[in-house]
Amino acid sequence: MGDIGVGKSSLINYSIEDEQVINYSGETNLVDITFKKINLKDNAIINYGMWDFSGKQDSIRIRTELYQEFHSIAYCFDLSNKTSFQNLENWIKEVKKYGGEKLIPICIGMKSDLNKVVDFNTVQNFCQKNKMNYFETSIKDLNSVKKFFVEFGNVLFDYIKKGK
Ligand SMILES: Nc1nc2c(ncn2[C@@H]2O[C@H](COP(=O)(O)OP(=O)(O)O)[C@@H](O)[C@H]2O)c(=O)[nH]1
Ligand SMILES: [Mg+2]
Repeated sequence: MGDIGVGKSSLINYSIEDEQVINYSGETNLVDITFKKINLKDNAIINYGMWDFSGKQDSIRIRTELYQEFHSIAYCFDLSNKTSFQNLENWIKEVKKYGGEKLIPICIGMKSDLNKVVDFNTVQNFCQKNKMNYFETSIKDLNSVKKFFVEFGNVLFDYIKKGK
């Protein structure tokens, strides 16, 4: 979830191409689904099924029907765009309203290569309040993307081990 242009599709598309930096600038359909396998700790493998929603209002109906099916939800903002961070409150409200509060929430600060205008402490407080793990990514930095997919996988893996 997150405003249009924060970099959601780029992160997912980058992961398809794996080692390459790809220059993604397409419009997202109502929803695009992508799979990606990643090796985690303890010889575990996670097979991500990623649902990339267009930020447009007309995808609300599909999103809300699908919330029941997901394990986790990523709230995404652009570190160089304050409004995109402030709007996360609205995305959270929408998810709650339609029954997605059981999903494991994470928060991703995107475009970490750009000039960051969102205050780190504010982000930390926000994540603490909403019980979200926080990640930063940039599609200009392969390591940040790899690190994200492994660490996020480990977070999910721990939840599953605990029986959530
Ligand atoms: N500098 C920089 N630009 C990015 C990054 N990720 C995405 N972009 C650019 O931001 C624009 C919007 O990206 P997109 O993935 O379509 O956003 P979405 O609407 O959230 O899916 C595109 O022009 C991307 O090339 C990043 O990590 N760093
Ligand atoms: Mg998109």
